[in-house]
Amino acid sequence: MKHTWYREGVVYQIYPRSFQDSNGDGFGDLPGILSRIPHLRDLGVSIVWLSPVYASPNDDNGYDISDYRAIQPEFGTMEDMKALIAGLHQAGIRLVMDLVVNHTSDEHPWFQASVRNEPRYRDFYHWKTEKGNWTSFFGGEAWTWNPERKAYYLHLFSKKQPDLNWDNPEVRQEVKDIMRFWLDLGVDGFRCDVINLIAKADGLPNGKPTLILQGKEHYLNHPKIHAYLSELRDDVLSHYDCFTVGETAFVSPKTALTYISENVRELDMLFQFDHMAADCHFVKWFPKPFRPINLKRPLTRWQEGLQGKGWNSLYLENHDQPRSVSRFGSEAYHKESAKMLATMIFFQQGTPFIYQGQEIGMKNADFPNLSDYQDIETQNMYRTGRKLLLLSHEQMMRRVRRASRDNARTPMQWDASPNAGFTEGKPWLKVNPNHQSINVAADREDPQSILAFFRTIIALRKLHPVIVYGDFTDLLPKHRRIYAYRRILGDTVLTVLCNFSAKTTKIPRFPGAGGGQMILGNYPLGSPELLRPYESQVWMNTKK
Ligand code: TEU
Ligand code: CA
Repeated sequence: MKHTWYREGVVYQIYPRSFQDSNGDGFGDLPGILSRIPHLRDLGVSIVWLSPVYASPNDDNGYDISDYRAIQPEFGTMEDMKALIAGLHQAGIRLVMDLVVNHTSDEHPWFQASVRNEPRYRDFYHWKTEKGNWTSFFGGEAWTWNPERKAYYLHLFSKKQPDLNWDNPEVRQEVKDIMRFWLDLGVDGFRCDVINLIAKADGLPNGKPTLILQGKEHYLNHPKIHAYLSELRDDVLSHYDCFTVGETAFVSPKTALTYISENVRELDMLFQFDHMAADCHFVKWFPKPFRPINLKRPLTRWQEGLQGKGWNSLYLENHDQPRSVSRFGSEAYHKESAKMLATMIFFQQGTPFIYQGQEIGMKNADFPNLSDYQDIETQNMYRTGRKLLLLSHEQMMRRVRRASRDNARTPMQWDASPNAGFTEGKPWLKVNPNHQSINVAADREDPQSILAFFRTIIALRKLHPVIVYGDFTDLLPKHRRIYAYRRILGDTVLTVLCNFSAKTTKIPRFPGAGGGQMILGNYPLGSPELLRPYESQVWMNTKK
């Protein structure tokens, strides 16, 4: 693969609302992020992805934008934004913004003009006089009646997130202008929100009856999308030194290559979700017990599927997913399993994405009361589950505690003080009580901490190109507890061994096993014979 900064880099995702408050109002903000650049520099990350900070009525915490060129006052001002870009760049860190253009807020002036039927804006959104049968990602119907325009409009997410009509060239022109605005301000790329949903089938036909996302066959990876994305690439992206990562649920490696292969490059990489179904049926609101094989299998499939043809993104967490150590790790082996999971994912081929708090092993919020959760998806899914699936309050609360997006949105745990060092005021969402032991300050004191381990992984990645560019082979695809894989670049061989269980497990013999030097492990003195509970080892070897 061609060598580029975004392939070699490590990305850190910031959810601004929950990262650092600077003025005591209980909401994280841009000056707060600026003040935490030393943390990012110490960790060694080279790119920040910032979740939306644009003007928004906050129906979906900023993923409903009412002005793409303004900063939400809670987060600060445009001057704060410029200072953050400069501060990050000075620290050698690039900045990637969230680009949310499948939909706007219903309070965006375009939507309001469309409601009034103003000629330029009439077709900016999807309108129908008869109600369609598509359902929303957040539960419930995707078509809502607007009494003023006397028509139904499409919203794949909340009612307050109407979908833009990408068939309209003026919409695409507006999006390109927004992209240029931010690139000219100095940002280094975009994380493109739900980008594989933007193209909808002509006439918006009704969908086949189904429980999950009725209508999806009419918009998921619709063929028209390639024309739209190559237009953005040719007219905007190709003129800047930047990169894009598309958020694309429901893609296979084969479909992925239609977006990211070297000769297409509509996007530089994408987020796939197959491994996020390791503990659920399809979507996390239908839970099933976690089995390591269900995490290994999709990850290996993606490694093999893109090998030599496209570039993977590597992640276990983001602001929509419960905490990985709570899902795939262990309470009893908190530290060991957090480190093992980091080893498992970040030694694969691709660009690593760390979500704030993952570097100290933050756990799920697991709040007991529905009223503790603010997330719109959580609240809608609770209602949908009670009404449509006829589940009891207790049954639904079990799902909420496990699946809610607020599990990942509790304030960043900086220290052991009452609000975890996040705010002097009242935090917008409760701080996890475990911040007394799980926090950045404690980890900084401890050379064996999860934080120190992340720092080491990032440093190793800078030292050994095999971690970035090496070829991948799964060594034990059928093993139920151990994930073992190999990376090879030139004559350097890396062997990664991860135990996903609390049982000490003998390492089976595989061709060319063992030997070399252990460059990383989450226990002192690893043995090449066996793996202790949640143990991980990385061995480096030279081919003879
Ligand atoms: O998420 C898209 C998406 O597919 C999610 O709605 C996902 O199904 C859900 O969060 C799983 O819990 C993106 C953003 O990451 C998310 O925060 C936004 O709410 C959504 O788009 C709408 O913009
Ligand atoms: Ca604030």
